Amino acid sequence: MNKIDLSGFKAAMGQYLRYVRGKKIEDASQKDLFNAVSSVVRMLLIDITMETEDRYTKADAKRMHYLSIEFLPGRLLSNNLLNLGIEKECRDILKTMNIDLDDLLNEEHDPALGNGGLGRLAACYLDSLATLDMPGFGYGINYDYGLFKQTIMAGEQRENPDFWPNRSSPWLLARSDVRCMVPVYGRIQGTEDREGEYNPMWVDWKLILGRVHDIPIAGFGGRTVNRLRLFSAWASEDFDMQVFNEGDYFRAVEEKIQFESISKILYPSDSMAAGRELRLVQEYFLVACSVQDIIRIYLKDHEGFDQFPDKVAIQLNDTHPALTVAELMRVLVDVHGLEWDPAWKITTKTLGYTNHTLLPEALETWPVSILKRVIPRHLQIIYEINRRFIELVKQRFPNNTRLVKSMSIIREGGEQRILMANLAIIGSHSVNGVARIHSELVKNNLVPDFYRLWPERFNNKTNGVTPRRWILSANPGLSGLITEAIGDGWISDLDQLKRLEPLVHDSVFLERFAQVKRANKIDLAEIIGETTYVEVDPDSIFDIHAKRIHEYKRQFLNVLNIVHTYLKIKEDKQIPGAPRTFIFAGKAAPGYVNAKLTIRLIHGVADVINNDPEVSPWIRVVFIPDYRVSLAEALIPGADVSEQISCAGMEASGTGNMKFAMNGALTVGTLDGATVEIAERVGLENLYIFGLKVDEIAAMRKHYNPRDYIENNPDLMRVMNVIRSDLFCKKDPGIFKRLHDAVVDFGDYYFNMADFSAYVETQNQVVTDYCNKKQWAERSILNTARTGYFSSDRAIREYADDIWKIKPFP
Ligand code: Z16
Repeated sequence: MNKIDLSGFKAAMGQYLRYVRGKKIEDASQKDLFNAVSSVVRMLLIDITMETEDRYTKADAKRMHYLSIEFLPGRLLSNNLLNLGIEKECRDILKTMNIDLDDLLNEEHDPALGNGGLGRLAACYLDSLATLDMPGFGYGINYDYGLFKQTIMAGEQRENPDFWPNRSSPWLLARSDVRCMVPVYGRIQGTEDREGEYNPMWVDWKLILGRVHDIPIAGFGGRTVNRLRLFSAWASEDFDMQVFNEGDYFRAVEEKIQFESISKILYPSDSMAAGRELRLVQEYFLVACSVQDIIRIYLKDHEGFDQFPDKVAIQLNDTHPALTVAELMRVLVDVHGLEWDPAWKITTKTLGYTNHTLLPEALETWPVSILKRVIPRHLQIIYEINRRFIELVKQRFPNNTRLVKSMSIIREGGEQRILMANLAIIGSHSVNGVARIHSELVKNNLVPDFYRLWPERFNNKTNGVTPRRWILSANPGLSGLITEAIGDGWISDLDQLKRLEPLVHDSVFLERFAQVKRANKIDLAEIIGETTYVEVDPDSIFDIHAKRIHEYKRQFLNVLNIVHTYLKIKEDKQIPGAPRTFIFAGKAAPGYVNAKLTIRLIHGVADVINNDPEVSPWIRVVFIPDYRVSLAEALIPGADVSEQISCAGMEASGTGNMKFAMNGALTVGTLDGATVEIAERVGLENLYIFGLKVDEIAAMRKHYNPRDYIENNPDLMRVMNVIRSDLFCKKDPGIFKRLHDAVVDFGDYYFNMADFSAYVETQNQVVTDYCNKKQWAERSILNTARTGYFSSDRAIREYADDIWKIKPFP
């Protein structure tokens, strides 16, 4: 670890407070102090950024650009201090000033520029790139409003705006010297040149300006600081060019407001394509700003585009930035005058595409009519890409109209639509899924014809998470214990956790490991008390289901088991073997009726159970509002049981599953996403796998009748009847009938009924096993010891070697 000189730390804080905030240190609020410490840390980061940049430039390094419509970096002060290796020293300095660092850490606003897994993955990847000293940079949008804040009123989700300090945050560096110009709207004018060749011209477009802010991304060890570059939209200053009268004047101002709304707000759904024009403009805005910036940087040190794919890699995080295919072609051909064929070679060699979902409702398609209005030149280019591609398909597979139809970028039949996944696949040299099972489904179910055409293009990169945030920072108790036992090499080489395995036979270590978990549960119990006003027992099993609320993730199945357990106590007088606390957290997309109803159901069930003196000594149910990165950091270290019970085949990977397992929770899960690989690595005896598998579900789907399962299982029948009754919604009779009917009358698309009995059995086994405290601790340690593979460092090394061809520059 490089040693960073902090002798000027105090003085720099004082100077900041005095000359930036105009305050004496004794008058500073906690927020002022947070800003002061952060701005001093930021100075250190900037020094290292410049040094890093010199290193990359000198080596003429190939750079990777990670384009993502979402980034969820989480709070940065604690992370930066730890990654720079100055946390302890800084804490001590502050102590001499009577300032408690932990109080300051809590002042930081959680930047919520993402919905969940996809954006958080992007943030973990940036952490690993910097830690591995690799030139990898994030490109995203600087939204004014991040994901909504969730509050609960009478058991219902309310959404409140989350304005984050997106101009004034100490972590944002305004780059007023860099500006992007993005043309939009207008029309195509065809002209013929002297040889009579058709020359399309994009005319009458309007200009959006992209303003740039950078967030420095510090790698662990303090050697490398990369950056996350965020764009915000601004109307061009000469937007008022043609004002002839008052009406025009107001129209011009309205237009300005419209343009500036492009980066106003993050779309709050993680599983439903938004389909609104504003969202398309956001995607295009991100792509156009990024491509311009990437080319500008490349041309600083290179001439022509021959070397472009050797110096530049671009990764498309899902299809949201898939317009990069058309934009890169447009810039190469229209702006820099390349011929189509070399431009196409460059484009496909540069781009890689990561798929994150198979859910049909999440796959993006855009009406041709919208593209025609917003980006007419790109539409033309997409048509040309498609025309050439279909030629190729016809050559390879003559007389096969089915193939042409399935692989065309344009879907005919009714309103013509652009299929963004097809565009991304055709324009990239690599297509990857995010867990082994998911990548197999991408090849064999989602786009089998593309796989047949280009098998070499398809690959898997199982997701990973950064151990810096998810162990070192979130779980200091566990980190300290691990470091005492095996040294601190694990922080940047997580496979070293393997060396904990023999310690399962060390009774002192076992005891201390259990103590760490217990201390984390006490902390969590306090948070639960403050946020839900429910008192929970740290000695009960903490069973946590924290993720977005979605039918495919089956929070409903969890509730069914809770209601079943409740009825066993109430009606059958059967007492469980150990007390349990069922903990839920997660946001529902604002327009997702059944997800929001599920939140109400959890609260309704919680109300009845927690207030029943016969039941509440055994089970309690809490819903912690406003799930976000900082809450996850508090929840995960306190979990005994991790719920990963999605309907098999639906969760692309999951990343919470990895974080829980690393922190010693035992998984109750289906064979879905990366849980399959977690099971393989920790061993079947150290988690609880249950339920239908992907191929079983595929085979059953045609004939599946959920009623058969209800009629043949009196326990399930009883549970479903109670859900339909008004026991959990006395004040709003009938509201849960819709959830009941979704499974009974509308086919139970996610197989809750079919998996119910296996889930109940598994949960009962968990309670039995937990009573053997020593054995539970051993299995918990093995979860930590055997999940080193799920470090994002491993994932990034694979991306770097197989797709990006980038190297470390230490
Ligand atoms: C998202 O978070 C994910 C997929 C997607 O298409 C859109 C969003 Cl916003 C998630 C997957 O659901 C999850 O399984 C996966 O672990 C995560 O992306 C990262 O790959």
